[in-house]
Amino acid sequence: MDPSDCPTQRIDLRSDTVTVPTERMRRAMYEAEVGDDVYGEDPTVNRLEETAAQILGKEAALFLCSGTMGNQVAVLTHVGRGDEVIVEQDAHVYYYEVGGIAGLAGAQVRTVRGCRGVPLADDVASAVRVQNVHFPRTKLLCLENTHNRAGGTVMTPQQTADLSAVAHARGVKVHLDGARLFNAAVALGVPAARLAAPVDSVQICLSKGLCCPAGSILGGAADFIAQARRQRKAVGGGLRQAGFLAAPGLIAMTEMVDRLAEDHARARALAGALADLPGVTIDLSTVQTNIVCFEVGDAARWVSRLAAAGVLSNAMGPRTVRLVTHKDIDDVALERAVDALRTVSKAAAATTANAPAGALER
Ligand code: TLP
Repeated sequence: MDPSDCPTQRIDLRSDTVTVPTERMRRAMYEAEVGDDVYGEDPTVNRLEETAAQILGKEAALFLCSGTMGNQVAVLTHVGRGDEVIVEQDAHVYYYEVGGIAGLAGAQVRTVRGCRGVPLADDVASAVRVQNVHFPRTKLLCLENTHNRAGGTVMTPQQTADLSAVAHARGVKVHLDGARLFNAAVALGVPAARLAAPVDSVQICLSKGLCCPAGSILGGAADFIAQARRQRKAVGGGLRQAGFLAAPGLIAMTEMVDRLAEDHARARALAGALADLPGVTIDLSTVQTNIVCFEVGDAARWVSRLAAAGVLSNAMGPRTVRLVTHKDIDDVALERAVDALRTVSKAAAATTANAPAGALER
């Protein structure tokens, strides 16, 4: 889809989940060799899982329907009922996964604050419970790279290693939500395996910036993945001829990673334009990958005005708007998005100027 083909085409910056598969992916789906994956007989899924394990530097990997399923199956495999999971307070696994840690695993969450999505090692250390008959057992620390709600910020290999070391020294396992791990890898110029090396399990999404129509990967030790395969079945994620999805997934991991740098450059351009607009506050240092978060007076109103101007966005809070660049946003679409942002900024400034005192304080 090229938004420049049609002047009225909407520019969809809500998420990189809206990307559609490439021609090569569509052909690979058509031609995929398939079998029943619940019997372990889908050759394309087997190839995807072997390739993913290699790329992530883990013994084994498992193909799942979605990032949410990958994270929740990881939690289900690591923890038991009544155990405690430490998460950064805005982590996707806690914030956006329908209470799955409680509802599916029967575990409870202990949150720690993060700086750009990265918790402090000392805070993690103090959040781990000591042995006491009153306390739950701390079983898992969940990290996120890149961090969605922090604005697509990256966690370095050193930060990942330090936090994992704190957890491991206390007998706590570490799961990494790497829905956008390849964005972090490209931004930092390091292999994804290096970012995943310190953790016990890692989830990556194939269906975001990498354009696969669906699917995620969970990587870890062979015995962990064997247990996770059982949990995937329990939540209804045992698919049959899943090779039709694994085929584009292979292309996603092997051919679509390097181009993420283009999305990052466009996100920086978008952020630079936003920084000049009245009524917009943006911390440019958070724009490290393909997500741009900025503050305005009324996020919901900005989102609806942007939509009226042909640009789709998401409100992440009462004052925060999120834009996400991806493969289907080219330079022409970017320019149109910037024009729309300028228009909305002017309209918002006019509204604020005319509003009676206190009208925006709801
Ligand atoms: N994030 C989506 C929404 O759920 C908010 C988005 O548009 O960004 N981990 C992270 C860090 C994610 O950002 C997401 C999706 C997931 C997990 C879940 O992936 P899916 O949507 O495949 O279940």
